[in-house]
Amino acid sequence: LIFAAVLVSACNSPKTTKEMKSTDDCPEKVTFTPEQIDHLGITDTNHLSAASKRALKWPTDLGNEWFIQFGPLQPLKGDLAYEEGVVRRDPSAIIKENGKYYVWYSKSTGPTQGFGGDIEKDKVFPWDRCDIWYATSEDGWTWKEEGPAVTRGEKGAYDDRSVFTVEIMKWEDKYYLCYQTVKSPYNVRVKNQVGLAWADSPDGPWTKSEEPILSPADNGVWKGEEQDRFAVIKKGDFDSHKVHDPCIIPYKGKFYLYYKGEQMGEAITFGGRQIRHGVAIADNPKGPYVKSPYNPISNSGHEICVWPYNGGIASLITTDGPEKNTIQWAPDGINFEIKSVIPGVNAHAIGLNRTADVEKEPTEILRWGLTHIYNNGDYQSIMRFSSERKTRHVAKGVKKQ
Ligand code: AAL
Repeated sequence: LIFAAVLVSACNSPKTTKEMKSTDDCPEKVTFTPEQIDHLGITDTNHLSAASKRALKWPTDLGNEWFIQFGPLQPLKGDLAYEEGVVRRDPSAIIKENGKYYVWYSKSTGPTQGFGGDIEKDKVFPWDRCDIWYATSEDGWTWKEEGPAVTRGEKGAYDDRSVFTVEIMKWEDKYYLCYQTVKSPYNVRVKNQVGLAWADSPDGPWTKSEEPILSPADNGVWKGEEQDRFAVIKKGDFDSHKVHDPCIIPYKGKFYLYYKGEQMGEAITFGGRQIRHGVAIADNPKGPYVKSPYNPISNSGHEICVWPYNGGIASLITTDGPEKNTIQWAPDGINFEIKSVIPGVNAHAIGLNRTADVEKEPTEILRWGLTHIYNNGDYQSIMRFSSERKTRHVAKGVKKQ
């Protein structure tokens, strides 16, 4: 059958008077092939439910190649095993240098007091009062903590309160760490920025950028003086409060800095928290990074988890928003479409394995990597995740084909 010849419209197909009444009207033209009707198991094309009309818009060339499930998280050994009294969280991607895997992460010590007390003295979040540390491993399971890589700035600097949630990029034999920064006092309205450090070796020494490389949009307006992040006169852009979870990908001769935005006056919507993603693009790794006019590029997600695939950029969208628990792909790094909707993701703040053969299949990079768990409200530790493709749902004892 030739595709064009079998296109049918639900409105144009013959209907009885009774059917016309029950379908009411047909404001939009729906086209489909007999193969689609069979695949979707639609009973009667004269009576398309809203769900069937949506299903008929799904891409017909999309199979299960992006569909995966995550396995149970597993603890690490050596220095990155859980340690009471210590926060290790938000691991960077893993790279392999000098025959070893390297990872960078946020590290702090002691319990979290929150925002109720003296914020000049207290620790307001587990990621407050952090420095960036790194560790190495032969096998990705047993890790040796090597020491601090990037520490907080002098009092008065833009990064004097905390440096955390780091990502690594290697480009032309140089290493770049991008990370979140907060300047004291860390109150609930404090703006969060992004800093950068570079080195000739993964072991440092690291040189920090004098100024942040990314800042929140400045077009939101707080209402009143009280420390209330929900009280606004104007919310401003999706990233008017915080720019978070930076990750730089060399792409098409430029540097794409993907990040999470938090908006002043954040609301809970039908999809949960208003968390969005944006991208800022530079000609050089050190910037300047210019925010894309297409931002936001995702209306869902939380920590950034992006990788190159087939000439485009793939993105795992977790936790927040109506498109949470999806994997998306953009042929141009900007216009993302859903490629799979996966079971609830247990691996948050993923550190991807950048040594993976990313072109082998769309989700090859997610076979294993690092993540973190909340051992309790005060302390977090880095864990290992794994995932596998799922192409059949079979009962126990039935041979998978
Ligand atoms: C994470 C990330 C950022 C936030 C905090 C630590 O999930 O989105 O890193 O600042 O929580």
